[in-house]
Amino acid sequence: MFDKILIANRGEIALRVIRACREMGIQSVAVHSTADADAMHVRMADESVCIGPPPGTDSYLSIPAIISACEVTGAQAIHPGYGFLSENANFVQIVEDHDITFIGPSAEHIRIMGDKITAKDTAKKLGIPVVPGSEGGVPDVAAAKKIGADFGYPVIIKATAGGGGRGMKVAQSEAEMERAFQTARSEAKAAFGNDEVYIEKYLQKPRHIEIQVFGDGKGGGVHLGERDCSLQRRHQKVFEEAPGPAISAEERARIGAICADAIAEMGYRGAGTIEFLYEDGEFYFIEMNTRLQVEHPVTEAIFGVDLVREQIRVAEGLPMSFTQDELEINGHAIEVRINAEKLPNFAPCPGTITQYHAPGGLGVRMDSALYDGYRIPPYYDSLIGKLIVHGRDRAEALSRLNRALGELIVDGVDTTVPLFHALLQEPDIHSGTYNIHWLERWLETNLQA
Ligand code: MV4
Repeated sequence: MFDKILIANRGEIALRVIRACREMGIQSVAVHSTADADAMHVRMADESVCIGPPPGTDSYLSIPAIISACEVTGAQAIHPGYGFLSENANFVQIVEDHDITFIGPSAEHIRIMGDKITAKDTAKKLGIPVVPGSEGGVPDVAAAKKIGADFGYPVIIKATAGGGGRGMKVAQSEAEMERAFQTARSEAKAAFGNDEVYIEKYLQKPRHIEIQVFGDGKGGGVHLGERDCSLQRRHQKVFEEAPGPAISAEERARIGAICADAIAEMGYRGAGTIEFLYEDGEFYFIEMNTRLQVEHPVTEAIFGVDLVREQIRVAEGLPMSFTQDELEINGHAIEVRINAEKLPNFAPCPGTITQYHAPGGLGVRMDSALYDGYRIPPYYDSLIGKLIVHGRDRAEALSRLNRALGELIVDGVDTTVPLFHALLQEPDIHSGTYNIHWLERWLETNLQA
């Protein structure tokens, strides 16, 4: 059993990990930049170490500073949270070279999934359904036009080193191919230093459905159903729910078993998310995330499982504390992301919190590192809280969301809360009939940026 874990992150996710450590009787070490000396994660941890100046590259992304903080505090393991170093295979390798345990998958699995062509190829070999498209990288426009003719337009050109929506271009016809291909290439080169691209059939109105998976690193694998994260703006999720309103129990069991078997076969360790586009009853793999995700609490709510506790257990070589047969969905959960952003343009809005009151009551969870008087630094992500509600069914979760949003007080900065009040007035939100384009279209007509 670990005695002490270092959390290489900040904000609500650092608190999330500290809470799991405390329940397990494990000491926690916070790291922080000089801008975060007064942050809640520093106050809540058992110990803290300052690791550098405000910019993330000089602190939360500084591998030497984080390794040093482990050495001086005697932490035996590092939990990376999400973002920052959580999917950096080189970091994992360095951590392990220092005889420190990385709480997450192997460097090799992170590397495989970081390269989107290798990821897709691996998924395909493991029996996961993928989007039809090129076999690997597409070298030139002639090859791209051949793919377009073979699969039919529209197609989408994606960067091998991309992910999360960066470096993608759609070609509606062969006439658009040359320009789309060259633009995708040069944007990929500029953004990732790698101009390799691949091509897929473009799905026009899919949902974003992701399957939560978990592996023990020893050939055991389970799935914890899906989350529907279709409500996004510029590839940023704003509202997530589980189970997905469009997914039947039969579909869940089928795609879930495929994913769990794949995780077992890989010998994958820890939490992962297999992302799909879902259209006309079919699942199409797009990417795998090898980390705990922001929206993991909706899965925790409906399964009654502590995913961070499980991550720590399997990192120690212990078995998961449940089997697939023991997992059962209970009700419906929704998360909304509270960002310090000013509508209608979602401009980051750092500043001082003059008043904070978290909602409570049955089925309400507020994960946030805010407190009265807290100053939100301008250097990091604008996520300042996640409100997660759980009800016996979707309608109850929605009415609980409305009630909890009404109790929440975040004064001093603009937030995304008004967006959620407005969305709760929409029939499509209540019926659950939305796809990946719904929110962008709604924002155009209702917020008029
Ligand atoms: C696609 C697609 C349509 N067809 N691939 C965007 C993020 C990246 N993870 C994959 N993305 C997409 N890939 C094919 N073959 C549409 C998107 C997409 C999207 C996906 C999920 C959630 C929101 C989205 C918004 C725009 C485009």
